[in-house]
Amino acid sequence: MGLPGSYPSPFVDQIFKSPSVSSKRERFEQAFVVVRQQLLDAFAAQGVPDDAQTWYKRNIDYNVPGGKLNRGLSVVDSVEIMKGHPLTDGEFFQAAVLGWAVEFLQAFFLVLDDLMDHSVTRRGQPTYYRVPGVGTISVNDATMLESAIYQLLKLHFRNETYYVDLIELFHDTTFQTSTGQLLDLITAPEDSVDLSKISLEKFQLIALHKTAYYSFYLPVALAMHMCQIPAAYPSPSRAETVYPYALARSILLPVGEYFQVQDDFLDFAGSPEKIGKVGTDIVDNKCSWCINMALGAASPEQRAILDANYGRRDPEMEARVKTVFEEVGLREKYRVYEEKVYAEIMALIESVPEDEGVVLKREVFTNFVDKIYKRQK
Ligand code: DMA
Ligand code: MG
Ligand code: MG
Ligand code: MG
Repeated sequence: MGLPGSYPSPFVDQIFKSPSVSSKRERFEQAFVVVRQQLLDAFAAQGVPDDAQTWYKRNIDYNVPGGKLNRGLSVVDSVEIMKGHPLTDGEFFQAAVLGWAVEFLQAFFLVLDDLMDHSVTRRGQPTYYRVPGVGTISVNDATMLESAIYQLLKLHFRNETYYVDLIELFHDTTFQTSTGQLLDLITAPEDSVDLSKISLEKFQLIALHKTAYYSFYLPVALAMHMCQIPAAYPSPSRAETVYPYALARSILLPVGEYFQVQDDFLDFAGSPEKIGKVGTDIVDNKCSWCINMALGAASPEQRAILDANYGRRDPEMEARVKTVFEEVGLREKYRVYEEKVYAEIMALIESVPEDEGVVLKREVFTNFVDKIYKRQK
């Protein structure tokens, strides 16, 4: 593949010295232009015909860049916080490559998720499988997005001591997420609705696997590897060993569960204009936070309505379920939940020892949580 992986490269200088590119988000988006071109050049170099190149380019452009970029930007933010100084252009670009690799992973999962969830819109546009001529080719397109992760890692990190750690982390995270998708799907069979199978424990297990690892632990762990934080080291102030990755997980996995509660609540209560997607959890028979809360608060009459109408592909039945959600006060329950979980997470973050020369600063976590607290999309 095209460019050398040593930094700073002339290409990076050319991108970042442009006076029009100033904010972190803009610089991050400029890095996308570079990595996208590298992927397209490598594809062309395989000798594939123009129509395949056009298809691959549309796949990337349709599915990768249009999201909130919370996950990708968090890699850059975390590297900057842990290094403790403004990043050089080379450092910024390398962190941005990892950030975009997370965004490619997300795109890979979303393309498949929308097909499996029968979702109609995503990021304010038709879901990719619904684009005329795409259909089930989207399954193959998803695998190409996944492969792009490893092409980018090879191109930009092949010579780093932590190259294998990055690859292993992406592989492990992919398996955890796929496990979550499996749990999510088999807990929600399309042809047999049985609300007695739904529980908060199941919701938590699904959320942990399908969302928390890839959305929260992965970006921070990538940044930690780039900052060469070891797996374990002796605490300078206590007679114990510090395991910084486990410490990061102990905070970020609960944040991921909180994020999935938000996602489930917005699936019910969010406006499609704001969240860019039309909710499908009710008709899909999903073990969402909302149905768990409603089941816990429903009267026998409301329970009967849920039993008769949940998980059916019918707008009127979906509306009846939503009415019960309103009647049991789901909005207020969510408001109370969000205040409580935010306070709990802040307390967890404050328990991180900061007196040990640990590079894992609390700000890595608060920065990430601030990105999602009270989010509307
Ligand atoms: C999506 O869960 C999880 C992954 C791994 C993409 P979801 O179906 O609730 O997401 P969305 O609401 O965005 O379709
Ligand atoms: Mg979905
Ligand atoms: Mg899903
Ligand atoms: Mg959802």
